[in-house]
Amino acid sequence: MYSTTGIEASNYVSTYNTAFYFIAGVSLFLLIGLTITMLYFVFRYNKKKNPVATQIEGNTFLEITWTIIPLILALVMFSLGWSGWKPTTKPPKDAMNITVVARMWSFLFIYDNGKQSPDLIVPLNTPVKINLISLDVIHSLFIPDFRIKSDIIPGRQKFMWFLPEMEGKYKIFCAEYCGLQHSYMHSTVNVLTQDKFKAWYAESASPVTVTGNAPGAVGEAIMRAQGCFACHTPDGTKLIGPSYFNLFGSQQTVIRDGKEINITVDAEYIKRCILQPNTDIVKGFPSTIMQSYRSTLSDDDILKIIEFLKTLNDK
Ligand code: HEC
Ligand SMILES: [Cu+2]
Repeated sequence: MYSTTGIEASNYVSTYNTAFYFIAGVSLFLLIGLTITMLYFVFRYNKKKNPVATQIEGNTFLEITWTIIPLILALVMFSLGWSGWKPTTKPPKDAMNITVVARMWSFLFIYDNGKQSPDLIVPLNTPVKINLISLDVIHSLFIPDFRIKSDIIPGRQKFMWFLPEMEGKYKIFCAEYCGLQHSYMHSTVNVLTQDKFKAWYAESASPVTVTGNAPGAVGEAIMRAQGCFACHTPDGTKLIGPSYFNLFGSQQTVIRDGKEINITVDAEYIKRCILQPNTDIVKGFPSTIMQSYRSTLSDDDILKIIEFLKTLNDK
């Protein structure tokens, strides 16, 4: 399903590959050359064959040669690297803007028309500029097939851009160790033809694919897209945060302003947990881990989530 490496999926692939193969080639040549020379010297100048060592002092020709040749090789490496890197800093003016919101442990891509998607959907042959936002720790957006990677640093304005040049699906990884579920923090780029992209973009702004029409299905799909299940389970298992099992309507001890208080879990409490997660901290759980979903969830989304949570009570 996924495209393999070795194809030119983005505008960076050919320059990147040239630099990579040049450096790898030079390294391999030197490794083999040095090893052969070393073995030859061991054989040729061992004590039996060459009992009296010769003192050699200075050789201007050699000195100059082994300064100039490596210098040239290093400068070629630099210039190949530079010409591959330079375009990454200059996004075309007509690039399409997408914002990625990275958090422990999911990516969410947000489009100018408000559409959100856990996968990055982009049109073929259109430059895409991605604004990189992290809500918690340092993450890194890495698309190996596009030969591009950038750290996402909380509180810092950063972007990456690329030109997708081949239809298909490519993997996205988080490439900066960001905690317990870091290895599950991956996603997909889906490069569509212009027409297919336009159709996808115009579809209702709902980011989520809902399966079935059981009560709560929409809420569950929203939570899946937002990555809530990275920290919460529906079945009573404790992960980073409390489980949703039998949550709605239960009594909880929370810490508010440093004081323990008892609350009943109702719709208002859940909404507050999602929008201002650090107001009430559930006793026994860490604070400041869960970040606000203010920028990605509407009131209506939250109602759908609550509907889903209600279905998790055993009756
Ligand atoms: C990075 C981990 C993480 C993610 C992702 C996360 N949460 Fe949380 N959540 C926590 C932690 C930790 C707590 C407990 C501390 C606190 O109350 O802030 C918590 C508490 C809660 C509570 C209160 C639970 C109780 O027992 O009172 C609710 C409700 C909640 N989260 C809903 C959500 C929803 C909905 C999402 C997705 C939109 C979400 N969380 C995503 C970590 C996370
Ligand atoms: Cu990460």
